[in-house]
Amino acid sequence: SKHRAWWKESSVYQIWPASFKDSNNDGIGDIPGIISELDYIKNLAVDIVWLCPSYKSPQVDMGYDISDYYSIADEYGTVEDVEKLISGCHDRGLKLLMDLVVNHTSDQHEWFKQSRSSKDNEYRNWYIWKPAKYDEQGNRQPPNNWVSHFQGSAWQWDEHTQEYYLHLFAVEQPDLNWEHPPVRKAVHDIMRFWLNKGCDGFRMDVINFISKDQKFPDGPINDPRTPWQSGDKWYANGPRLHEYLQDLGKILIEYDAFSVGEMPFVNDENEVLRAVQFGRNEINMIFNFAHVDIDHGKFGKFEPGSWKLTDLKDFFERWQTFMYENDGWNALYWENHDQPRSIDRYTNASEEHRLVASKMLATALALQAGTPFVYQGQELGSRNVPKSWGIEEYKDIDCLNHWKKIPKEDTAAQAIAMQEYQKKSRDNARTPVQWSAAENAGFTGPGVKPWMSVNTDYVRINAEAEIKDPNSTYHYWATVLKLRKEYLDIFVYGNFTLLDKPSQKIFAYTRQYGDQKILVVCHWTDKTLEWDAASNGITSVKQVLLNTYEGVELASQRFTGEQWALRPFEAV
Ligand code: TEU
Ligand code: CA
Repeated sequence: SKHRAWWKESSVYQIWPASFKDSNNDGIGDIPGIISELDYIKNLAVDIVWLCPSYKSPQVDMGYDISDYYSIADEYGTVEDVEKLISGCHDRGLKLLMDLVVNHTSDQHEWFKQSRSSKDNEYRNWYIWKPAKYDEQGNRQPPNNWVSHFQGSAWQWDEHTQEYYLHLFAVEQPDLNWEHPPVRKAVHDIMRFWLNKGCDGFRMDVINFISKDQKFPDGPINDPRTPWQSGDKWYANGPRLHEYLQDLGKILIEYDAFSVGEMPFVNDENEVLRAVQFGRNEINMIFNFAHVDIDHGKFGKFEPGSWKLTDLKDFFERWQTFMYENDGWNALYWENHDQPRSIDRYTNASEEHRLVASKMLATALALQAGTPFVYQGQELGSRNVPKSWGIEEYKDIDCLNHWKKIPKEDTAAQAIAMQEYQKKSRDNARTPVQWSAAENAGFTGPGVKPWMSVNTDYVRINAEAEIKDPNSTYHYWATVLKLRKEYLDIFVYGNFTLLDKPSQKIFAYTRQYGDQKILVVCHWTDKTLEWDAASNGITSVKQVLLNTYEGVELASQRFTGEQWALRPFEAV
């Protein structure tokens, strides 16, 4: 990558406030709880903290349904607490990102209350209202066939004003009408408000959905079993997206702010580059989805799916290459609040191999070119929820709406769904952070019932134990992130070349800058393996910088000959 920038050199730690740390024993994580653990975050060697939505919200979708952008949810704290969090970060040389959720609001936002009150209210145009269509039998139908991301039609009928409104997510999350200039102005004002408070930038929720094709055409029929089809063709990266992003970009540049946009359904390289190419001044980087959708079924994520290591490698190779060649930039992530735990999604590691497998995943990801993101608990090698969990433990609207659609008598479908939830539900990432082996994993006080059950493995997997153990996943992440900075030219600005492309067991790549080259070899199986280094062009290794099993001195004696003996999930 040609251009240097502080946001390329940084790494990010993501916080899900409800489950991070509870300071006042009400069972819900809060901002004072985050402030009390800033040293824990700093010691992970990250540079930036991303705070998931903490604004006032009815919490239908865990804060992604905002009812007031200028105040903080009571359960999390106050605006003053956020100011303290910002200064606590800045005191430690950390930056703070906030979540900007502006494709939609809560239906409890004052704008929407006004908008739905009458057709001639001045806020009517702030949302997307359409008259009904009628089928041949004269039955009322939504304006088009778009499906909501949380099941069912994306249109909700409003009795009072006799029109439908669009909600790409929950019924309680009406989409804003970005065609209407006052909406855009309101978003700009929100950004400036938080930037003026010292916030250092934004993670932008589904930012590529904000411009919809104004003809609102039907989506192509992909799933013949239902009338509701994905309309992403008509609202993902829509006609005016870049105009809107240029406007946001002007504000971001003014404050030298960080920006990462969430962009589902975008696979076209040129379209991605229009958003992130250096000098276009839209956003710094995007979250793409191909690697996290890898285990989804044909008709959605809660259907069984399968994948091969080469699928993952192809994805990385493609994005690494086109970004490098075109002066774009990648956001690197395995996990976030919408995804299951990486160790359970990307490896078959048993508990015996949890430690090495989690370190291997850290190595594979964070030494690529891009800005690495670590999601709370990932630094501990956290796992998915227990297989024994029943449906009553799950809290996420995405999963529960899916469950409601399964007929009560279809026990076979229920059994499959339960298996898939344990593999892919967003709840896997949302259990409380495991701070210690004390009751409630130290997340909240003894005797308190946390808002969501703590994963039963906290006695083994917790921060207190990992901080004490220099061999832990936590310290390994810090080592990787420091190494990335130590060899900044190579790891941040160097090129990427995939080695041993056809292997289903090895993910190996080199990074090169000038005549300096670093090789990264990740062994993806739970067996031992002889890897033919020589036939992949590795004739000599000058120095071993990192190993998931032992100190680099011992390791350097092992990686010498033509064949390398790799242990389960070993990375070097
Ligand atoms: O997610 C957008 C998104 O498209 C998915 O990752 C979504 O979670 C998935 O389709 C559900 O199966 C963002 C946020 O990250 C997510 O937490 C919010 O629920 C969503 O937008 C709505 O704001
Ligand atoms: Ca609390």
